[in-house]
Amino acid sequence: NNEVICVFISLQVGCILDKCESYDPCCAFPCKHSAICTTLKDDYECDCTGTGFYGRNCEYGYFSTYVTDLFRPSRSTLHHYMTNYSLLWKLVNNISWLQKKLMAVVLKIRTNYVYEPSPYVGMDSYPTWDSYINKTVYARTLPPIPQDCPTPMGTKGPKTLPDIKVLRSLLFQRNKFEPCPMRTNVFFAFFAQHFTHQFFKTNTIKGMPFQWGEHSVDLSHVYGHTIQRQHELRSHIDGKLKVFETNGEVFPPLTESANVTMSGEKLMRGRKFAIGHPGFGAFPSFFVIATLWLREHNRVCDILKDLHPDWDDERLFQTARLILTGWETLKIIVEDYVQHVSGFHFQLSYDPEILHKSTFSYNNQIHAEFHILYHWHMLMPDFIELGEHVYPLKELLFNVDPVVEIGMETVLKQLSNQFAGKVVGGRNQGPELVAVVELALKQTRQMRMCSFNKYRERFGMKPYTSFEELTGETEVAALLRNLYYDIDALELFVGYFVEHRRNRQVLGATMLEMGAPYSLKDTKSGVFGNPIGSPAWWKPSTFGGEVGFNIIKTTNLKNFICRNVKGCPDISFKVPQDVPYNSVEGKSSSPNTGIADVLISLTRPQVAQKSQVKELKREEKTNEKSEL
Ligand code: HEM
Ligand SMILES: *[C@@H]1O[C@H](CO)[C@@H](O)[C@H](O)[C@H]1NC(C)=O
Ligand SMILES: *[C@@H]1O[C@H](CO)[C@@H](O)[C@H](O)[C@H]1NC(C)=O
Ligand SMILES: *[C@@H]1O[C@H](CO)[C@@H](O)[C@H](O)[C@H]1NC(C)=O
Ligand SMILES: CC(=O)N[C@H]1CO[C@H](CO)[C@@H](O)[C@@H]1O
Repeated sequence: NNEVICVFISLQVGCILDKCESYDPCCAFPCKHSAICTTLKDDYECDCTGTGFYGRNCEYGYFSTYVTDLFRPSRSTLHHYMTNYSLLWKLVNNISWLQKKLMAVVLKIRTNYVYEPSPYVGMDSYPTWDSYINKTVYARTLPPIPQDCPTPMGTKGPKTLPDIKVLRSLLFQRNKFEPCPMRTNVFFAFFAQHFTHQFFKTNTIKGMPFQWGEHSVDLSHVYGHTIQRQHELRSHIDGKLKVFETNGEVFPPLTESANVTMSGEKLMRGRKFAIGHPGFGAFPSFFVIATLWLREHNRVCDILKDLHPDWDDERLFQTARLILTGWETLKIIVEDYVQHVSGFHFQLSYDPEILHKSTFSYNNQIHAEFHILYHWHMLMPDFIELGEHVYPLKELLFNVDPVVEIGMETVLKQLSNQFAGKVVGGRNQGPELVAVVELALKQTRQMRMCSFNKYRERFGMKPYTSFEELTGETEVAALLRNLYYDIDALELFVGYFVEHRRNRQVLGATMLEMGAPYSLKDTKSGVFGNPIGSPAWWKPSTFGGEVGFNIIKTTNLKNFICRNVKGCPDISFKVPQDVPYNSVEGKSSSPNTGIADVLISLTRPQVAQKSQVKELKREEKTNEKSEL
């Protein structure tokens, strides 16, 4: 009988009979079309429910599946239409009902792939009630690769996965800065980092899959993640937040006036600011965007107070928070941010009403695969131009004073005129940040995430058949073949970032086709999955009445910045067309510190490499001396 099983398994995976050991048949992923594989005593079973296919391995399609497929345009066809024919789209964008109809279609296509609530949470390979209610863990889209398989990726690829340090230096490390061909600017990079850290909050003590966020766009990075922190940051007058004023500008309060802990406080140079997210003192990126949201909050409070003189501090605060979350964050994210990333000529819109007639779940979970996807550190250049200086990144670590001294108007203009890096294609992550790659790869492996191709299949894309097809070139493809042998064994994190950039887009096809459903439904949390967009919430009274609703309704990135920054600088997520690429890279020759290493050791006291922190402090001292 054992021999029969052995033959059966060997047939499944094509292993050589005399070397055949018995292992979980699900290791070979015998079920097609992302059907669920369950191990039985001497066998396995595929659950084809909802796939549109049937048969032992869900290999046969129902007639209706083929017919639907016939009429469903492929991803590349859709992409072609959305990013070509700009004149036609201008017309469509101008016809309100048509634009709305199409937006509903876009959402339907995009959100179909992410299930909320996800049956899989953390390291679970099957659904449980305990995990469903456990918010301290990231959800996931595909269950982990079974344990004790012939290879780490199942049955394909090498017996041990490539060394993380080798992957880092061969595939990720930047030699020469490559600007984003879609003219993405550094302001976008700052905005992305600030925005995503409100819901990507890995628990650094317990590690993956634990996290400390609320699985949603909740602006906890502005208001604090605990009620105590929130109250420390509030002035308790007219709903407003505490501020620090200097040079005629408003900034977040100093830690002397808002008693909250900020991580890395001992390393901070210059003034210490108190911000909702405890990690946001680390870099000016957080500080610049935090300043914008703080100013907007207090501005909205003034408007509300004017409309409702009878409202107390609490109601003004709470309503302003909903306005900033519901309208403004979500609207800017869909209409400016996702619009830029998508490269579509079709104008996306944040209009929750279009979903109110359909069955749409407002439940939300952050998926670990989305967390891994969003490691866009390639966006960051090696130097940032602020005022008269070109700062190497390390000089801005825990140093936000330059922003205060130079002033927001100049800073925003400069950030908007500087090119961010190209995200995909590989080998464009600066030496200061490349250490994060190691962390992310460790996390992917610890979560036993399925291969890149499995995820492509799960999100309705054809698996790649060669490394060349994936990268669109031969050099990186050859490296990958040496490391992984088989395209089906390629790790998710690596696949995301070595894939070739799609024509007219910032990202690769897979990152966009997976990122869109995650962000619209799930994480950004669920821009559309946010409770604020649900039928009982989405009405003027939630936002202080019709007048308040309408004032806010017109928000976009441009006017959001205009009304909060002196001089009304014209800022978008792209470098303006008339600004040529002017490389500031290589303008300073001081050695790198590996600031990501410093931060990682800081947030993980249990693995702290104290030497690096000391090194940084020593450098800081010599810098001070040389300035004297
Ligand atoms: C100066 C710029 C940046 C520095 C120094 C930096 C550094 C780091 C470090 C050290 C980590 C690991 C944190 C930990 O778990 O200990 C991390 C995580 C992460 N970074 Fe960045 N990063 C930068 C810019 C960006 C940008 C532009 C993005 C764009 C979206 C980004 C997205 C993320 C995400 C999503 C994580 C995972 C967060 C988590 O697990 O909680 N980072 N970064
Ligand atoms: C949009 O339509 C309005 C009239 O409804 C027209 O004035 C405007 O020029 C149109 N814009 C474009 C870009 O077609
Ligand atoms: C959530 O799950 C983790 C791991 O299974 C467990 O340690 C933790 O106690 C759970 N939390 C709650 C609130 O049940
Ligand atoms: C700040 O808060 C901590 C605890 O959160 C408390 O021990 C300390 O006394 C507070 N300091 C001031 C000045 O209020
Ligand atoms: C006119 C134009 O922009 N055509 C583009 C349409 O899209 C294809 C790829 O899908 C491009 O190759 C064309 O240049």
